[in-house]
Amino acid sequence: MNSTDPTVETAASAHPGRSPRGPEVAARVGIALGTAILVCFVTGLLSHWIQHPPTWFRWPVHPVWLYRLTQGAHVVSGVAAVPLVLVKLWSVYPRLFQKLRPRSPLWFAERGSIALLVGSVLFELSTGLANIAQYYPWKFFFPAAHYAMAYVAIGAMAVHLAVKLPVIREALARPADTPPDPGPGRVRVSRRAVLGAAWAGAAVAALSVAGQTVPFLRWAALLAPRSGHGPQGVPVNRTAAEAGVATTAAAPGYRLVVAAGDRSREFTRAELTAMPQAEANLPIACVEGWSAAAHWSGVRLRDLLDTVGYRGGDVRLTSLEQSGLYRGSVLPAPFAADRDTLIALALNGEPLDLDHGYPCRLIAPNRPGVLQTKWLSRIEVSA
Ligand SMILES: Nc1nc2c(c(=O)[nH]1)N[C@H]1C(S)=C(S)[C@@H](COP(=O)(O)O)O[C@H]1N2
Ligand SMILES: [Mo]
Repeated sequence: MNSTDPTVETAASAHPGRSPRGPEVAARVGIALGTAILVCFVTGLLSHWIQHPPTWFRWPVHPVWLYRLTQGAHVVSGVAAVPLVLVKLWSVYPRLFQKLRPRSPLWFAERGSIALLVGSVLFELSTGLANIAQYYPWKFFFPAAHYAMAYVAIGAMAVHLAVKLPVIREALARPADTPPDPGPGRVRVSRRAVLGAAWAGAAVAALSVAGQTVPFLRWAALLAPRSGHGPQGVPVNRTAAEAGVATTAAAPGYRLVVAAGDRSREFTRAELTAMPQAEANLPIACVEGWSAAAHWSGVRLRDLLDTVGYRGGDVRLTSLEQSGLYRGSVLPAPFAADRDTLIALALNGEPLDLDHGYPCRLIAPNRPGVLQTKWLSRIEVSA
């Protein structure tokens, strides 16, 4: 090490106990950041499994609000992590680029895991934020990349924690409020102030997105692109015009096909409306983190399936939409049998708006918004 190198000879390394930068702040912010990342990882994994279920995975039908809670936590913890990452990087900044000679396998593990950790966490947070804003300035498929990189981030975090454990324990044992020595020409900032700024930043960031999923925080939803506006008081993710179904959905020749095995039936919207109607209070909970409570009425899916002799099994729902990633979904058997699972014809007391899925759409309990297929054309029991 060259001791006259100005990037190394900072207040942090010259007076390790007295700079606002250093392990005292890094370890404390690190605990909050690590917790946020863990919550984000677990809730993200759940959301992925619900959408691409491994054979062993079972997601419950009830409580109806569970996905709303886990996905809200996913987005809130991810957004709260942004200021924490910035403060954490600031607190270790001079050391991050220290030119040290490779010393041992542990040195490689430490440096390598930090590079992977910083890179993957910044990737996850920036792609996640862009997705909330429905902004896709990249060429890769967001869900796949975001999912794969999550394992890199959590793995690198585990290695980082293991390698740094002695440093972390030591730093946490030292008080955070030692008055710092500003050094020549430096501004005096206390560690307490830095930590306070980190907590305040995380709280403000969390509030700014929590408002799109927690009703009484709606006033604070600065970062929320869809915080409650839309026809019938519910935001719209993709309009009928965007999906290219505005004409077919409103056409007089519209029929819903319901099929099981070799039996199938067709229903006009009027025939659906003439069937016994059921009601349910179920939220729309988008993977992007916004959600809204709503009152639905329509035909119970199980009543509709009974007309073709349903004997159980997963159910495939297909939209009038010709292309588009979310034109179809599969509903696991326990959801299909639930009394709250509706083929909705009305929302909040009015006939379903075209943008909410007219003539009819699926609404099932505890299910990501992306799987609540709109503008249904076909319902069939999977073979
Ligand atoms: N056919 C079809 N259904 C769809 C979608 C879509 O793009 N196409 N988007 C889904 C998504 S991502 C969400 S969050 C919900 C939103 O329902 P809403 O627009 O009625 O609020 O619809 C879902 N149903
Ligand atoms: Mo969504």
